[in-house]
Amino acid sequence: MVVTVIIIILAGLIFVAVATGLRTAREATERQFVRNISTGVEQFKQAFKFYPPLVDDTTPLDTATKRILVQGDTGDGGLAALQYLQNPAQPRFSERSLPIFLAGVLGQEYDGVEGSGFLAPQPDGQFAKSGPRTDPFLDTSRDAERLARTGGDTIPAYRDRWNGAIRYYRWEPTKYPKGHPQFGETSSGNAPVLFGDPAGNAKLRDGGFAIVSAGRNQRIANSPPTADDNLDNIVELAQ
Ligand SMILES: [Ca+2]
Ligand SMILES: [Ca+2]
Repeated sequence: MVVTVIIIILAGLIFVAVATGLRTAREATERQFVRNISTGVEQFKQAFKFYPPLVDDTTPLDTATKRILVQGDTGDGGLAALQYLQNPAQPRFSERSLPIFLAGVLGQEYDGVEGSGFLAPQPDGQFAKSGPRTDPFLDTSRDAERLARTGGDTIPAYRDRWNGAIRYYRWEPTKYPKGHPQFGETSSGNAPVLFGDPAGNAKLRDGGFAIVSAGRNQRIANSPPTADDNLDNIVELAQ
């Protein structure tokens, strides 16, 4: 009897240890994937001298003119798009940008290359009509569920292991206005709130992007990182 009880207790302890170990390993794999996407964004910046723009996830494409639609669209030479990235009231993330700009998932009529790959991207979110071809910055060819559509999606998203779309956040620092005691310095106030207080974090003040998996609970709240929904988020800030 005593032996049976001990065996049951031991079995329970082993089960918990194995389950915890598996969860830790899965989260490490996930963190690595999020980091790989972040590295892809840095490689894009090195190659083209700007970060991939934020695509409008609701209406990503103008199918009549074959244009890619960027948040705060750029009919005015980019000022509205910049103001969008400086405005804390905007959500400032996209789930479709990186499949378009890191993998080139769009067809030839949009990015110049049928299937994966693309011609030179431009800061306004369009692609060159000719010139050298770029291959995807991130190879997901052996892992098809990592870059996949769900439901009625026209454009796939990078997906975490819980099948959630991984978000690409972008923001632009602003300067303190004339008359402010810190005039000329970078304002610390406008990184998205879910990344925490920029005051003590140079990456938040000066960096301009983050890659985010919603984690196991598949929720991201527009609240500080200590909010319940955000505790399990997997976040990679710009280097
Ligand atoms: Ca393509
Ligand atoms: Ca979460």
